[in-house]
Parts: sequence; C-alpha cells; structure tokens
Amino acid sequence: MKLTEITLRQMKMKMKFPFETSFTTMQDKDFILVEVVDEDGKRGWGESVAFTAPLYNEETMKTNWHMLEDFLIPLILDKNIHHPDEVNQLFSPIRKNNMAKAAIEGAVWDLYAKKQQMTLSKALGGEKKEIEVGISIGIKNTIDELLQVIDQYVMDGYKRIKVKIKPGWDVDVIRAIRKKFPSILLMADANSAYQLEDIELLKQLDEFDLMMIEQPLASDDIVDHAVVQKQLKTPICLDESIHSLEDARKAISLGSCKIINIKIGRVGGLTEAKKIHDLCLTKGIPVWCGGMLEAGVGRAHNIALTTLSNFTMPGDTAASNRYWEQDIIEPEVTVHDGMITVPDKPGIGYDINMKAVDMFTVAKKTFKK
Ligand code: OSB
Ligand code: MG
Repeated sequence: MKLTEITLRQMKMKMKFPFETSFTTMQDKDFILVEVVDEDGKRGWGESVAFTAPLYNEETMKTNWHMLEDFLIPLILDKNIHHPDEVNQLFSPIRKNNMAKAAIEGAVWDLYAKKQQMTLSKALGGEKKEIEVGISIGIKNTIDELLQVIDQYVMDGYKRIKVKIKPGWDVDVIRAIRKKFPSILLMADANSAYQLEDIELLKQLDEFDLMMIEQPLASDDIVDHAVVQKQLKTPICLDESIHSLEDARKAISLGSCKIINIKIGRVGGLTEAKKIHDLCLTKGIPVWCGGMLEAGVGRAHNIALTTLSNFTMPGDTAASNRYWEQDIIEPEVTVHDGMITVPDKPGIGYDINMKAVDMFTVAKKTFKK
C-alpha cells in the first residue's frame, strides 16, 4: 500500500446530552476525522479521540492537527506499507501524541483490511461475532435523577453500569444505586479525582461489590495505585495511566491494577492495543474497551478491537443513538440486549455517511506528495 492522499477534517457534532465527569462537562464533540487514500483509490478512515481541552490527557484537537500536519503525515505519505503494524514503527521517533498517531494508524488498518477483503476484526485476530457492552453515565444533579437514568439503561439491556464519581459524589451515590439495583454489574470511574490520603473513603466503596474502581488516583501515577490496590478488595482498573505496552507491563508487575481499560487513542493505535491485550492475556489481567464519546468511525474501531478474546468484560461502546441524533456511519451502531453484532463487511464494516460527514465538517485539508 502506498498512501497517495490524506485528508484531515475538523468535525463538530452536538451530543444529545451533556456528559459530566470529575474533570469537565462535555456538550459539543469537536474532533478530527482522517481519510487515507492509496494508489488504487481505496480508502480508510480513522478518528482522533482528543478533546478540545487537555483535561483527560495532554492532547487536544489542535495539537493533534499540528502533529498530523507537521510530523505524522510527512512520515507516512507516499511510503510503501506492507502491514499496518509498520505505522507504529514509522511513528516511533515521535514521542507520545498517541491520539494523533492512533487516528491515522486506524485509517491505515481500515484500508488494509478492505484491501484484504476481510473485516477489521479478522485482520486484528478477533473471533467474536457479537460483543457485550455496558454504558458509562455522567454525574447528575441529583441521586434521584441518576437512579432514573440507570433504570432506563438497565431496561435497555446494557450489561453493566458505570457511573462517574468525584469527591462529594461517591459513597452515598453508590450506596443508593446498590440499594435500588442489588444485582447489576456496577463500577465507578473517578478519572483521577482522588489522592492517596483519600484511601479510607475508597475503602468504604468495598462494601458495594463493585466490579472495579477505575483510575482513582493521578493520571501519571502507578506507584500509589499499587499502595491503594493492596488495601482494597475492589479491583482497580487503570485507564489514564496506561499509554503503552511498557506502562501495562510495569503497572501489572507493581500490582497497581487488576484490570486494564484499553483505549486505542490513549495507547497510540490498534497495534499497541493488541500488544497490551496479548500481554494481559498471559498475565491473567482481564481487559475491556473504553470509550471517548466517539462518533461512528471511532466506535467501529472499538467494536473490532473488542472481538479479541481477552476482552472479557463489557466495554463502554454504547449505541450511536445514545450520543447522536445523526451519526456519520451507515448503518448506525445499535445495541440489542446489551450486545452489538459485529459487522461482516470488510474494514471497519460500516459505510461512511458522506452527507453527514459534510454536514459536520468545519474545516478540511488534503495532503499529497
Ligand atoms: O474515563 O472512560 C473515561 C468519556 C470521556 C472521557 C473519559 C471517559 C469517558 C467515558 C465515556 O467514560 C465513555 C463513552 O461513553 O464513550
Ligand atoms: Mg475512565
């Protein structure tokens, strides 16, 4: 494959509901869509999961555009690529900026799978024909409001409920949920809102039989997480702290977590995501696929990755209509009884709805040799 043309689009989509986490409330979704074209005119699509502000990690939509335009596209344009794993290698001189790397790498994976006439799932070595999904619910104004929202998603069939917590919105909230829903699969995501000194509070969560607590401590910490994990019955799952295979190896060997949330963007692409998956399989660490409020292209990549065998816990990839009035893929992602049927068409398996893409495009630039 030789990439002869790469197009970046800056997209703006309105979410149906604001999504509140311990670090910010998101309403609009601004992101970069990447389209690659090869010498045969075949196309592949990728989506950057960087947000507009550097609050989840250090990247932003604009830093991603800069990295793509000035560094990553020049490294890949017109190069001969035999397999998408080579993209990881080509990008290795550039430090971090994982979401920018993953956006273009994902497009190359899609293109590669399409050229091989196989699904992205198969190209990655995935086997599942359907995947289990849960849902991630933001912070609400009142506990009653949250309980109502949970009730609706439980009735929709989602396989596990994740709620966001932060200081002041934690133990009482989880207690109320457990009282009303004694047997659902339940977990809490703190997005780094706590510190080592909060350990007594975190221990109070042990009585609620949570599947896991996601990223209680700082995003760059795997040392104190190990201290907390030793004192907690509830498994810790790391999200923000894992950027690479090396991070995963160190976190596992320190005992910083018992579960890992793999996000393709955070780890720099599907090749690295697969390596982390494989390591976790040998270490007995279950993984699941996290979400970044993706539009359809990112959602499709998440679905393909989740078909790998060690994704044994429901992920955050909910239905398109949970987030969007109109998604950018055809058909949209649908969930029945908490399951998504993996598409069987080549590549990401969904068509791009170009009318919707054009409607949400704010800026566009094409790069050629
Ligand atoms: O920590 O998993 C997270 C959304 C934005 C930023 C970080 C996270 C999340 C979610 C939502 O939990 C997952 C989704 O529905 O895509
Ligand atoms: Mg998280």
